[in-house]
Amino acid sequence: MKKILLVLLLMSGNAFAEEISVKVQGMVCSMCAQGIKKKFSAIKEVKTIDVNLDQKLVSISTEEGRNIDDETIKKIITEAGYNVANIERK
Ligand SMILES: [Cu+2]
Repeated sequence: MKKILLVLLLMSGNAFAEEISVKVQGMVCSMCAQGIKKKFSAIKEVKTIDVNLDQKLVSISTEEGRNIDDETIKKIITEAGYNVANIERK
């Protein structure tokens, strides 16, 4: 019985890390990119953060078993002065 519960827990997705791609509008220079990078680095759920300025793409991978919801991502980016165009999760 315990084994079944464990399998169900693992399959629920919460136990895994997430890969989140965020398309950001208004990000134009490396200072913007650095600023966003810094904001996300400060969050404990974030394992790695990468900003691609050419593609205006912020790639976040979370710690195992951790997640960041869309609202939090939008809040961070909006407060930094940019707009979220799209959020994709893998
Ligand atoms: Cu800038």
